[in-house]
Amino acid sequence: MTSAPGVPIILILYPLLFPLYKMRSIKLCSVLCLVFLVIVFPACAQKEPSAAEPSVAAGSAPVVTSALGTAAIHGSVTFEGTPSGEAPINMNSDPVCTSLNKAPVYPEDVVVNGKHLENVFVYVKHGLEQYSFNAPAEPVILNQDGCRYSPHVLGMMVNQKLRIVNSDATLHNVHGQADRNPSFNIGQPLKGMTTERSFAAPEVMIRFKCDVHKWMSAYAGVLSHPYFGVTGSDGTFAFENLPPGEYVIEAWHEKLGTESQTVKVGDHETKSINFSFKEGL
Ligand SMILES: [Cu+2]
Repeated sequence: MTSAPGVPIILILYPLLFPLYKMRSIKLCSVLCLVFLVIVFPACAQKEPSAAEPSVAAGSAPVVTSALGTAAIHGSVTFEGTPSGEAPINMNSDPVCTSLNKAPVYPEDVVVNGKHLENVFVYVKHGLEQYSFNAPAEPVILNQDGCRYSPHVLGMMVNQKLRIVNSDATLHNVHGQADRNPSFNIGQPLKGMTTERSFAAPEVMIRFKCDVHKWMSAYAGVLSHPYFGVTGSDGTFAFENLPPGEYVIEAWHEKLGTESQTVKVGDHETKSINFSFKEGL
């Protein structure tokens, strides 16, 4: 709240009302001052932009919390060839984990549904440098459930909270391995425990692993903007409300590497692109 513009006016008002005080009208003087503070002062105070409004500070990029434009980039990620079959995960080292998984559980490093490749982190790598964005207030959840991380790949914004949850009645430790942010290693021995972390620098990707259960791993892409996504079973992604411009779009996969494409898109225009990965890239 900005109060500076109102203070000098109060100092002026008091001398004007001083004669009333001299006339022993202390109550009237107080009432007039109260009316001034309630009605006049808010109008004098400088308006502060609401959280939903873009604002521009001198010498800085605009802070944008809502849609920027009308351009869009849609796409899909496919896998060429036949993925090599993987054996189910052996969880025998922890009876709690085996009891939580009656059916076989498979690794999530290469998940292909038809030709669609899942767990690919797709994001705008370049093209938004002139903008800055506020992080959402809602945390992103990384759950340890059935001795797996859920989700396996996630995206979040710089300074957004990551809430790490243990939903299992066994000890997990969360070992965050980062390069541009501080790494950490925390233990969560009890079901229901939560820990929150946030990251101040963009980083693609931060790896999480559990040192107790060596099959557990997850990845988080941390960006300074909200234009990112993780492919699901249909392998698709979509970036809406982009400003017109030229963008480098990168697709990251934990085992198959990265691919990128440059896309130019205008107002009210939607461009479609496709990424194709194959084993051994
Ligand atoms: Cu674990």
